[in-house]
Amino acid sequence: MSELSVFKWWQRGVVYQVYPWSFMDSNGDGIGDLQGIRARLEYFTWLGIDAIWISPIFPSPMADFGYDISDYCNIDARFGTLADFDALLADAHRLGLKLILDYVPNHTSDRHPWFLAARSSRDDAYRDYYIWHDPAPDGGPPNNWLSEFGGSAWEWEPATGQYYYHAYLRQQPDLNYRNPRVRDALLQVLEFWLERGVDGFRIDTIHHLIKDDQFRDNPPNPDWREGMPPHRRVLRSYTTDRPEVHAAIADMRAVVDQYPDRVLIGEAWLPFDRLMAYYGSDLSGLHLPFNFQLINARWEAAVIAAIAREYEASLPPGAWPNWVLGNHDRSRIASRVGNAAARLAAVLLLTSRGTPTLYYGDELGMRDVAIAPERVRDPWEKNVPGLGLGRDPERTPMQWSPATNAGFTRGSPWLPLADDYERTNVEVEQDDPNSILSLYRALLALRRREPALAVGDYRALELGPDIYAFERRHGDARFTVVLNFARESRPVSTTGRVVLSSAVARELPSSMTPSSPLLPHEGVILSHA
Ligand code: TEU
Ligand code: CA
Repeated sequence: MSELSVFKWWQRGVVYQVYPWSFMDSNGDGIGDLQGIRARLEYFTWLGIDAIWISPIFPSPMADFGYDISDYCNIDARFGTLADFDALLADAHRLGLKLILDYVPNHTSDRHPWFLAARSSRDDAYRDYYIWHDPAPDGGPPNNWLSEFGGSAWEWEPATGQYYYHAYLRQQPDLNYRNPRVRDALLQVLEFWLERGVDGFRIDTIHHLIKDDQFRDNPPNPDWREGMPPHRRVLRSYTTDRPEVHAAIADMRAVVDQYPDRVLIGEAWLPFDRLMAYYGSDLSGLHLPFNFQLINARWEAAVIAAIAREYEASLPPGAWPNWVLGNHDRSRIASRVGNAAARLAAVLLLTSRGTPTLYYGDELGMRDVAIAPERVRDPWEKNVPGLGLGRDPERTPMQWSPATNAGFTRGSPWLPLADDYERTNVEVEQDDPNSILSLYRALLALRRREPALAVGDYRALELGPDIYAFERRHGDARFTVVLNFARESRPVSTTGRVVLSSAVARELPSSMTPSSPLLPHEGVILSHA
């Protein structure tokens, strides 16, 4: 055990993402809230996760569902109060759970007092908190930068005769992080929550934080095609992943490091060759730059094996890996790969080397829910309809029980429930040893019991077509994980004692022999103790 203490909780542990709008509603307004999360804390300990990350809960006009913040140091009334937050944090800590908050330094709401002041006059003391620019000679936007949510990223402000830049909605003006006053104000936000006792932050869209100070046009994207999101028409060369971002992250890390045992996670949608720099020089940056490759990957053994190979090869010395299977911005895993393969994905997520992040409801096999046009809430879908970009389908209420509204609310839910909630829910699945929930729980328990599966060394194995296999080793303990990505059975020539199978109602052979077949979509964990 003692050598395990060299690993931090965020290396050994498993993170669970809570989307607060949809987790649990305590007061019947149809929107999840902090009291609701607090009432469900024992679910996390029962399941066996270590930390919860809660998407933004701060005061917000909710143009982008909390990613448009009007006060960084308070709680939105929809979710509760600071006192509710303190109570939630205290209860979580009592149960041994860590709590991670979302941190959104790239932009504020257009209702934030800083922006209200900044837009009031060119001479206002807050003007330079945001990114303003004179029009192009023809009066149009200063350059070709595009908003991720459609249209130009520049919004005209007639009152002061300049444009302001917004990488997302026009209700989300980008902060000017090059301004030291902005930087200091945002670092104070970290301190505010650290002093309250939070265990870390997930930094929103960190690769956007700094933009080119010469405002150069982005180059056209040669791969853009009709049907792709319109903002992808240009490459984001001058608007994301600028070299100065790393100093900004190091400043954040320095604040976090003044408190023991906190974690800094960052969201940057970048390929591995660019992502690795986010660990910072001498690991002075993010502890965990999110690895989103599984979200985009084609579901094939060779593809996943190649991702793992490339990832392991590109990690800087001492850098800790991590894996993400889903989040509030992307189609759910069960909808991407199907229900059967989602079970295999659970084994993959929880046995790969690195910290797993699990998206709420994926452990139940929740699927994307089709949203009727009149119920669409996501601004991206409203701005750019018809391309399937909307994120409401993966944000629907957590399914707790077969009761009305899946036990999520006694009111009317802000987004519709899935049709299958009477079958797919915590209460029903808890009692079913063959449910995906039982599989997740068994995997989490095994991972906790066997350090090799959490922090052990990793070595890829070649066991044949459609099979991704690897070994995990720690001390004397050695496990082989064998994952069959095929829709058919596959013989696998390996041996070992089977300690877990993802297949439904699988009679566990006590051991595998050379050429034992794996069932379709089956993943097994073999022990070689
Ligand atoms: O997302 C940042 C991001 O990179 C998005 O553009 C993402 O690619 C898109 O949602 C499609 O997947 C973060 C948050 O996760 C997202 O919910 C917010 O809308 C966005 O930042 C703005 O804060
Ligand atoms: Ca509520």
